[in-house]
Amino acid sequence: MLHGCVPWPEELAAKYRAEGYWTGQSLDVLLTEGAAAHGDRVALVAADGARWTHAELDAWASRLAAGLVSAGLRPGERVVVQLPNVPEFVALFFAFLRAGVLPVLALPAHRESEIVPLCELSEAVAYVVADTDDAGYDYRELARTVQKAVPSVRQVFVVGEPAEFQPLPTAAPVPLPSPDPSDVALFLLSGGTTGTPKLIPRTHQDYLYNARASASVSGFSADTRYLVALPAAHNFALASPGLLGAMAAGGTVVLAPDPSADTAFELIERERVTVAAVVPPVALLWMDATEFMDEDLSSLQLLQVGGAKFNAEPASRVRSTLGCDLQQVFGMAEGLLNFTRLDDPDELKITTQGRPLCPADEVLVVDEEGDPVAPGESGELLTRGPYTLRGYYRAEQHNARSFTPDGFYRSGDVVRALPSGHLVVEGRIKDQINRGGEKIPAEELENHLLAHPAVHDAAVVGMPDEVMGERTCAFLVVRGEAPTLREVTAFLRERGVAAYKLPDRLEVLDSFPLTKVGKVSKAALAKRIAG
Ligand code: AMP
Ligand code: DBH
Repeated sequence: MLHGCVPWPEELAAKYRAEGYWTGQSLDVLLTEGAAAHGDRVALVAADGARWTHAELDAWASRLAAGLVSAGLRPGERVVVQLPNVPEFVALFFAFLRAGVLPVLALPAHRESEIVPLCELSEAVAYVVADTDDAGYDYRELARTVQKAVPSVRQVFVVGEPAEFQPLPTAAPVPLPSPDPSDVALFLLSGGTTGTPKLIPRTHQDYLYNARASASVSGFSADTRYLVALPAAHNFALASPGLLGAMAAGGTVVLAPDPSADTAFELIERERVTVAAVVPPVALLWMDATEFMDEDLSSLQLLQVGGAKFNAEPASRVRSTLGCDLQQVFGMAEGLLNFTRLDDPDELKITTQGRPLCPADEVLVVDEEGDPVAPGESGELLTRGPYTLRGYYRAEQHNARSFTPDGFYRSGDVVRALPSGHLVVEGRIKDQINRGGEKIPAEELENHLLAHPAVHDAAVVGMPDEVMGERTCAFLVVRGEAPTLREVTAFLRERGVAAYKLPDRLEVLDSFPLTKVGKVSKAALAKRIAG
């Protein structure tokens, strides 16, 4: 296994193989098997209506894989990929698998302060971007900054106008060796809690199980037409079941450039979309939009909602507004996925965040001492299983805190388990804000704020919000004159912080409330801002 990754202990690995969760195949079979079984069915539809069959996508991926090899990329090398929901993302994803090159999947919203540390940590040899986004942001400018800052980044590939960089490389397909299924296939990003990014290694066989089993539990079939409304690089839209699950089932993937009701409803109507996955604020937006938009959404059978808590009240309105079934998904890029089942009673679909995907998922709910709570009580969710990581990449110290000695991942989520095994997410103990599904590590934002000359101390907490679930409040203790929110956000943008991480509100205090041991009491600050 790649140096810097933590393998599963052999005893568990043998169990996961014996029980059939790990099949010894590489993730790429999702495309090769599809191409062999139903090559002429449509696999991929772009927003502009361009479409590729499974066979065409397979051929495209082979040409790109050969191109990557001829561009000098070697198996095991890492490449940071930051693309919007364009067809190139899908073809390139499989090309990386074939070439054995490991994509590190960044989100389009990330900026210098995220991408530079990612390239450093992964020692990326290349960086893939689009030319610009719809708002005119130029990723090539970001690429220039990244290349200057990180010498390991030898090459930049651009989808669109390459400027001084290279277009995506293609070449006549060449035979390539199959990867070891127990090896890392890709890296996902964690929402994180600390000041530095954390990379999640996902192996071929664990991610293959992840996509196939999710597809099965969500009822995906060859008739599934899945709308990618969230960023394709996010674990939810990628493999829970996401675009990989749709491909695994022989279905069709439809790419939406953004999750707005305008864009999504038009695509749902045009492509007769059957299933979409969204975060709660988008679900609220879509439900409201049905009142004044008149696209035909009758093809939509299932709306998956996850990434942040979807409250029971809006959850109970999905069927009456959008005319489809609701599936709650409580997942994490680290692994464990929970789904409400399609045949669950409405009560469970509306009031719970689902139950674990796999019979071999081990879930513990523990108190502050790490002891299991009484059944039905709430506590921290710990988990291990055949598709849950055993350690972040090159993060030994952090791993010692994030995992128990038995290899359980400490999720930082506070849950309550029902007798049926369904989990209700009740809160969080990790130092993170969940802003409508987008995760903001408090410490990271605090470090940026502390760099401001007028900031003496900073503490970032979530404040309740009807639509987003939470928004971000930055408490500051200042030197001299207090900066305004505008000044602070301009300062953070200048440092290359992604827009979703910018604080929504600023509160200046003379000093921070402290806990009994003298730490800043975020609980007291959160209470203060909740009013
Ligand atoms: P990440 O580690 O960045 O992949 O984010 C995963 C985290 O998102 C989980 O640990 C939860 O804190 C949160 N999350 C995901 N889905 C849900 C959900 N359905 N309800 C509540 N929180 C969720
Ligand atoms: O929030 C998440 O990270 C998430 C939510 C739903 C996720 O990774 C997933 C499903 O796979």
